[in-house]
Amino acid sequence: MNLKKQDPQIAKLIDLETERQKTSLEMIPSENHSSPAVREALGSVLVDKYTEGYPHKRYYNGCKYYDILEDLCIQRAKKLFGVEHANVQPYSGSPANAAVYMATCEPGDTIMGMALPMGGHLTHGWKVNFSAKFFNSVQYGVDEKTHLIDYDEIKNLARENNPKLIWVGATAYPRIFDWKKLGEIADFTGAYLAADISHIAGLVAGGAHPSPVPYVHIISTTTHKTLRGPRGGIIMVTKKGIEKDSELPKKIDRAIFPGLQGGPHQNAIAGIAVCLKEASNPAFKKYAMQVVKNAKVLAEELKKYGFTLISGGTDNHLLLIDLRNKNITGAAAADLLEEAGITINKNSIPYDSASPFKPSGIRMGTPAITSRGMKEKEMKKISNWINEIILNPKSAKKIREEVKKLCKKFPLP
Ligand code: DSN
Repeated sequence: MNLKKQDPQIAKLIDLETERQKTSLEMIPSENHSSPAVREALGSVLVDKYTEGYPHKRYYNGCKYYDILEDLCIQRAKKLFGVEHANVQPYSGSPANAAVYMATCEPGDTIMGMALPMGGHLTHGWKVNFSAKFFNSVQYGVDEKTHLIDYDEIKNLARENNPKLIWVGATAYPRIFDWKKLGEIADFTGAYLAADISHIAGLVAGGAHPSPVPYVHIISTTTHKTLRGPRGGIIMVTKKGIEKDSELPKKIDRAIFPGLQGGPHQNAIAGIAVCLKEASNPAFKKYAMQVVKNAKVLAEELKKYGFTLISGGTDNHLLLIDLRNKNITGAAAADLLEEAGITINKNSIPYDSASPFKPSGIRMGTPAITSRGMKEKEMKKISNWINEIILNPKSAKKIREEVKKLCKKFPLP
């Protein structure tokens, strides 16, 4: 009510976006629909306060409730993921990863990560990012034929280059990570092993993807993807991490504050605490399993329509599709699908010869539509629409109406 009176322009934009979300299928795999409880925490008075420092060691007065809140959030993260240490202050994934570098490396050290066009993340050492500018980045990819991570390649590169830090994690890898193998590689070379589970944190929490905890030293994650919280980040240190370096928790905390950030966003920390509580409910396990089931059905159906799936399918929440046999670019396909109210994103595929602005692929996922309660039956319908739209762009308008009808049956959380 206040916003409408005070700033109708902004209120109107929020209304429009609410309507867009209500009537569209959000299928960008890094997105989700947070709960009203998460959003309530995010929009609370907690947004007003500076709390630089850590619980019980603050640089500002008036922090007594924030100490309890941040402690609670930390405890929930530790319990949910089974780790020894958690820092819940990172503003998001990139600052979290920057802190991991700061805690484990000196500028100029060698690091390893999966190349962005192969499905990795910018902060894992991609050339335009700070992680390649300040560190000597060695990048690995996926096998050209199978599109699977080639663990031998990682092993060989690690032996040759002796990295200080190895990243594992991806933004467009539809398969499960073999944490054990990766742990063995890191142990052999003496590198810190960091799992960036941003995309799959909710699947790990819900038991739908193996946990990296026994095998890696550090885990970083965003909190707004499959974990379904507010935008934010967490860095965790495992028992194995502390065994390798007992100072690691302190180094991580110092890297976040005062190394990289100032005052933490306590409204976000409250939202993260709420989402961690939600993720520890049995219902979340079901959700995580359904996300994967839905993605698998979507993959199988699209394959029946002649779509080429990178790696041949999916084990997680996302699909990466090579559109070269469909005679359409990823950008054109994403725009067409948006006309019908199906929001996905254009994406490079491994070994793509096309530009990142007009890549050969699209990426889609099921976290948000599963949060609305959609299941296998709806996935079949959606894959049928996707096929129809790509075959006959003119059908987008008609399908838009059908998408609206489906969305009406599955309200936003
Ligand atoms: N932007 C995220 C994604 O879409 O995967 C990665 O940070």
